[in-house]
Amino acid sequence: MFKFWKKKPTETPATKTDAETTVAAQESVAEPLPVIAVEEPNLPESSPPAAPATTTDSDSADTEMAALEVVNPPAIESSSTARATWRERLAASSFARGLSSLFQRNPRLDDDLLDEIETCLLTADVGVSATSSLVEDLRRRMHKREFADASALLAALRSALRELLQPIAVPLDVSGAQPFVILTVGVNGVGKTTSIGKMAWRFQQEGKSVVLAAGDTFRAAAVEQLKTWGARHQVPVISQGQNADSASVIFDALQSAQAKKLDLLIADTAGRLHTQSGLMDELAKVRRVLAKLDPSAPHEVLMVIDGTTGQNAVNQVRQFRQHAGVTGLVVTKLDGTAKGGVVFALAKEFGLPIRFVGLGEKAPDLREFDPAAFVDALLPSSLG
Ligand SMILES: Nc1nc2c(ncn2[C@@H]2O[C@H](COP(=O)(O)OP(=O)(O)OP(=O)(O)O)[C@@H](O)[C@H]2O)c(=O)[nH]1
Ligand SMILES: [Mg+2]
Repeated sequence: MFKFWKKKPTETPATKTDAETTVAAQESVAEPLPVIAVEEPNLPESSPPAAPATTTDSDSADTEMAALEVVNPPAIESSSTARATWRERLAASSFARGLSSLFQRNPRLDDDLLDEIETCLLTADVGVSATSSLVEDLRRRMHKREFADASALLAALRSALRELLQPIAVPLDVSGAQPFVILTVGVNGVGKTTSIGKMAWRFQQEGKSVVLAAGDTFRAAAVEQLKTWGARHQVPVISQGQNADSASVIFDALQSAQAKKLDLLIADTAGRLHTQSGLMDELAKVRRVLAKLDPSAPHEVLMVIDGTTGQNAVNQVRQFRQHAGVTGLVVTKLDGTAKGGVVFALAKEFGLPIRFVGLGEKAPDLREFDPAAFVDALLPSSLG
C-alpha cells in the first residue's frame, strides 16, 4: 500500500493569462471562476515512476494525508490469452447461444436454415438492414451451390461478419497532437467514467502521460468516481466544485496539460439525452472553449454506448453524431447479458470506428476492438 498526499483545493493556477481567463469567464455560466482542485497522487521516492511528468502548479499547497490502496495494475494481456477471454466473456450473449444451439442440431443446408439464422441475428440486435444484407447474400450463394453443407455456410457467415466489422476496427491513434484531447460523451449510465478510468490505465501502460478532467459537474459523486480511478492508477484529475461550469473545468485541464506538455487529456461529461437541449448546448460550448486553446481540439469525440441497449443504441449514435460530432465509439458491457449484435448494426449504419469495447469491469477489460476475435467468440468454435 502506498501513501498519497491528498491536496486541498487550491487557487486557480498562476499560468492562466488574463486573456485566457477572460475567455473562460465569458463562456462560463458560473461566476466567479471556481476554484480548481488537482487530485494528484504523490508517490514515495522508492516507488517506480508510474506516470511521467505529473507534477502540478499547486505542489506547494497545504496538504492532508490520505492513505489509499494502490491496486497493482495487471499488464495488458498477451494476444493469445486475450483471444480466449473474448470467447469466455461473450459466451453468454444471445448471439453466441442462438447460433451454437442452431448448429449443434446439425441442420440441413436449406432455406429454413437461413430463416433460422435470420431470426438469430435479429434477436441478437444485429438490426434489419445488416441482417437482410448478410442473409440475402448467403441465400444467393447457397442457391448457386457455393456451399457443400451447413458448416460451409457458417464459415461464409463468419467471414461476412468479419468483413462487416473490419473497416471500423481503427485503433485510436493519439500521436497526432500533444496534448491529444478526448472528449467523452453519451447518455446516462453507459460506462463513460469507467471507460475513462480504464483508458487512462491503458495509455499509461503505454508510457503516455495522462490527465483527466472531471467535466461531469452535475453530481458530486461523478467527480469522486473519477478521482477514485485517478488515485487507483496514479493519474491526476482536474476538478472544480459541484455545479461548476463543465466547459471551464475542461478548459483549465487543457491549459494545465499544455503547460506540462502532457500527452493526453481525457474529459468526462455528464450523461445526457439528445432531447435535453441545454445539456447538448453545453457540449457545443466545451468544444468552442477547447478550440480557443487548440483549434484542432477535441481530437476525438468518443461516444460510449451500452452494449445491452440494443437497437436504441443506433438512435443514440445518430443523435449524438449530429449534435456533438462523434468521431469514435466505445461499446461497453458486452460481457454478461449484452446480445452482441448491436456492434454489427452500428458498423452497417454509421461506419464509425469502434475504438474500444468493454468486456468487464476491470481496467484490462477495456479492449481494443478486434473483429476476428469478436466474431470468433460469437460463433460456435467447433464449426466453420
Ligand atoms: N459488466 C460491465 N460493466 C461495466 C462496463 N463498463 C461500465 N460498467 C459498469 O456500468 C456502470 C455505469 O458506469 P459509469 O462509468 O458510471 O457510467 P457513466 O456513463 O459514467 O454514467 P453517468 O455519469 O451517470 O452518465 C458501473 O457500474 C460500471 O462498473 C463493462 O464493460 N462491463
Ligand atoms: Mg459518469
